Amino acid sequence: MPSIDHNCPDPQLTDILRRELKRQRVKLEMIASENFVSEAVLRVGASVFTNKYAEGYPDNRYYGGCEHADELESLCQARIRKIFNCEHVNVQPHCGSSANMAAFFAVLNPGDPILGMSLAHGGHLTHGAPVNFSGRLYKTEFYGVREDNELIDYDELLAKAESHRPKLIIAGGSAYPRTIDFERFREIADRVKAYLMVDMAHFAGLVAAGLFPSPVPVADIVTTTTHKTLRGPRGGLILCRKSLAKAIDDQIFPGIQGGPLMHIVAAKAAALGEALEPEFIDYQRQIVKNAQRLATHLADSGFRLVSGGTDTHLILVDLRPKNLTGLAAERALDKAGVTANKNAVPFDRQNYAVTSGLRFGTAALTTRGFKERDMDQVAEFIVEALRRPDEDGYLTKIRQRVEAFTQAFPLYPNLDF
Ligand code: DSN
Repeated sequence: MPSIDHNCPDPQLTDILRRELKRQRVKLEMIASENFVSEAVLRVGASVFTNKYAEGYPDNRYYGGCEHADELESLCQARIRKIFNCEHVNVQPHCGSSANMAAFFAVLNPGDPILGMSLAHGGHLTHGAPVNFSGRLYKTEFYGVREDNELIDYDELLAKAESHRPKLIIAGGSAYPRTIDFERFREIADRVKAYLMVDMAHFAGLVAAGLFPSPVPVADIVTTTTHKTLRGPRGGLILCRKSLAKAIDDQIFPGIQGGPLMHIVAAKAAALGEALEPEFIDYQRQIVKNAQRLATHLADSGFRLVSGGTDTHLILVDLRPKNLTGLAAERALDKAGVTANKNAVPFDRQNYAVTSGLRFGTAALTTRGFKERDMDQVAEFIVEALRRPDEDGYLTKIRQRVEAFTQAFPLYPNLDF
C-alpha cells in the first residue's frame, strides 16, 4: 500500500498529529472501547465524501449530487444486513449515544418507564443514568449483578420489570465481561409487554464473528458503535425489524441529526467489508484468547477479577483487596506506558471520579498482532507497575521497556507526517 501522507501545511497541527501517532505506537492501548482501524479504513474515512451533504436516505435526499452517496450508503447497509442478518439498518448515527437516542425516541414518549443496567454494575450512561438525556427524559429503574457471582441478576431483572412496568428494557453495557442471555431478556420483556433493545457496542465484533450470542433474532432494536471490537471508524448503527424501520429512520433524520457524515459511512462500509473476510473471525477469536490469557495471568498474580474472568474482550479488575483506587492505578499505568481506564466495580464505595477498578480490553493490541505469549508480557508490565504505583522513576523504567516491546508490533508503518 502506498504511504498515507497526512502532512498538512499547519505545523502546529502536524505536531499534535505526530505526537498522537507516536503515543498510539509506543504505548499499550488497553481501553476496552478502543481499537486501531486498518489503513484502508483510515484512508476512506478521510475521503472527499466529507464534502457532501446527503440529508435523507438513498433515492430520497434533500440535496442534489447524491448519486454516489446513495450507492455508498446502500453498499454499507447491504454489508451490515449480511453480517448481522438483520432486516433493516440505519448507518447514519454519528455515535452510540445518538443511535440510542433515536432508538428511544422511536418507541418511547417523555416520561415513559425504562429499565436498564445500572452504570455502577457495568451499564452505560445512555441506559438511564440521571446525568444523561435518558435519565432526564424517562422514568428509570435499574437492574444489576448478583453480589455472590457478579453475573446479571435475572431474578432481580424480572422483579424490577414486574414492578416498574417498563416500556423498554435495555440489555448490554460497557463494563460487563460475560455473555448475556438475550433469550431470558426477551422472555422478561414479553412478560411485561416491553420493547427489548440491546446495545451491543462492546461485543459487536464478537457477534459478527459468531463468538457471542446474536441479539438480532430476539431484540426489537439493536444499537452499536462501530469503533470497538468491530474495528471501524467512530460512529453508530441501529439494526431493527422492518416494522420499526421507518420510526427509527425518521428519528435519526430529521429527528435528531442533520446531514450524515458520508465519509464515516464510507469508512463503516470499508470496515464492514473487512468484517466479511474469514480472517475477521480469526481476529475476534484471538481477541478473546488474549483477554482470557491476560485474565489468567492477572488472577494468578493475585488480582481479583469481577466475575472471576471473561468471555469477551473485556476484563474488570477489582482493586479493593490491593488498597488501590482505580484513579491511582490508571495514573501509574499511564506513566508505565499502559493506557487503560479506571472503572467502577459492582458495589463500589468510591465515587465515579476515583473508583475501585480498572477496565482492560484486548481488541486494539490484538489488531497489532499480539498473541497469548505477548499478553503474558503485557500482564507482567501491569503487575510490576501496580506493585509500586507511587514511584515515578520505577514506572519510567517500565515505560522504556514497554516502548522497546512495542517496536515488534508496527502500527501504521505507512503512515507518515
Ligand atoms: N465510552 C464507551 C466505553 O468506554 O465503554 C462506551 O460508550
